[in-house]
Amino acid sequence: MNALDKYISIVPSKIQYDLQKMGFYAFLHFGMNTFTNKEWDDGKEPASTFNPTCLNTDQWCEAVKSAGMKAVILTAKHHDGFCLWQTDTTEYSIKNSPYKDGKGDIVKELALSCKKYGLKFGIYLSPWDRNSEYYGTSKYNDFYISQLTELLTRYGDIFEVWLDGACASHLDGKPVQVYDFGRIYATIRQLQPNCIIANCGPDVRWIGNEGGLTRDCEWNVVPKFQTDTQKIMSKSQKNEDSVPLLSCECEDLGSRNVLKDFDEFVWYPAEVDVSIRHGWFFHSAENKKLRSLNNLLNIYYSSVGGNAMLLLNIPPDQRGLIHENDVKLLKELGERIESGLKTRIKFRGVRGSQEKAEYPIANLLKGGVYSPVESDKYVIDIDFKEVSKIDKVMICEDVTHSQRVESFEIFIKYKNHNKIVYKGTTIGMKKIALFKKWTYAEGITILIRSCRREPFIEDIAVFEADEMLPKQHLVLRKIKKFFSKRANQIAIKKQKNSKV
Ligand code: FUL
Repeated sequence: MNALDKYISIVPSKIQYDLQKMGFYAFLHFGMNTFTNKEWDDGKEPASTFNPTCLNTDQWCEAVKSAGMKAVILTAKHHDGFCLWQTDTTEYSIKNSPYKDGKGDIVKELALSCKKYGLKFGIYLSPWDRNSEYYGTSKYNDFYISQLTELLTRYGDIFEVWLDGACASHLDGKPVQVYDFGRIYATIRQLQPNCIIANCGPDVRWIGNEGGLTRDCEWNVVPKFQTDTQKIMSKSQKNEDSVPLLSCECEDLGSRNVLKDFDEFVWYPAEVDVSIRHGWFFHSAENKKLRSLNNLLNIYYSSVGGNAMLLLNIPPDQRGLIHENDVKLLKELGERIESGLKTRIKFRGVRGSQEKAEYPIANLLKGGVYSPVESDKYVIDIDFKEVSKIDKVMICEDVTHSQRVESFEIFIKYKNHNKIVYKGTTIGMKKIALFKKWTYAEGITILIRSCRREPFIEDIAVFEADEMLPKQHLVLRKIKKFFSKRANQIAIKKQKNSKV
């Protein structure tokens, strides 16, 4: 099979597709750390320290919904090992805390609230456990599977299990536990066949940072990763030999230039996990240091609008409530996302969509901006019903035909001129192309310059300008610094050597 045909034969599973469509959901970090004011408690704090006084999971769901998120993932157990549900596996749990006289079950309470508010429910279950006596022994894997089984059988549908690769067992003088990821995956598939296995799992790839940065060019079709080690290897035991062939740090995971050296490919969309505050858990000292609304909007547009999913963390406080500052910010975020994407400009006509361009490309070139393009480029030409003030264009590929577009440009048409306003690379599930500033237009032309065979465009929307939109380029500058060309070079070198 020709290489291009091989790449476009890779498509999402049903659960990956549904998750990508959903796009935006919440992480809730709540547990012993909330009460010890730490990020990584050592698992030695007595269970009695855990004491939320007016916990209300309905309030959590209301805050989550107000931002437009569609699901939540709760830290059922973080690295300290403290369990938020009535587990039979350990005494280190809510049953030995003052909360509801030891009768409470926060996993259950939240699962019920999610149902009530129409949110999907997921769990985070840290493989690293600083409390368990079994940690570092072969018994630990059985212990972990029992915990997972309880969570997957007692609380209804679980849409995602988040496995965390973080591990610093040397801090406790313990060996690194070898997790049985094969068994973990099999248990999840068996007990909840529609559940996504994220982070150190086969369905969703960690974006590679916790700062909300997405690559400018996010690919879903990537060479087969060592999924289970993606985070552990690249962050915790860093040396060149242990870096998997391609890691989440790489700047480029799916261009033709990268794919050509590999033989096996998978559909592996990226999830961006980032906290609304500096920490993952609540710290009162951060009550006034939340991310700004503009920063969150930037993150939203570059992740959900950049072919990735956004998992935004909100940490409930010691009362067991989402703090009023976070509640306010989430509401504002929801309103701004909605208003920015509310008014779709009405089209008078769309021509050329998904056809070869035998087409008035000359129109496009009137301004002399470009030399003529070859005839196998694809052009989609849109006329608006009336002159409109616009600032962004959303383009969605029908990814059931894989991800195909490699580069595109957007031109606006105004008073017999065509002016380029956006140069983009990948599209994928959803690309929201933000212009540097708003502009008047009578229509737009989208020129697909490079594509893996023909494009399958599912939706195009042009939005009325939102003058409050933050400046996208601020984020992009940071992204360039973060993802690593060097990680790419090492990976390609290793791959080539492995073939010799
Ligand atoms: C990391 C953990 O160490 C943090 O505490 C947090 O849970 C984050 C989402 O993942 O690996």
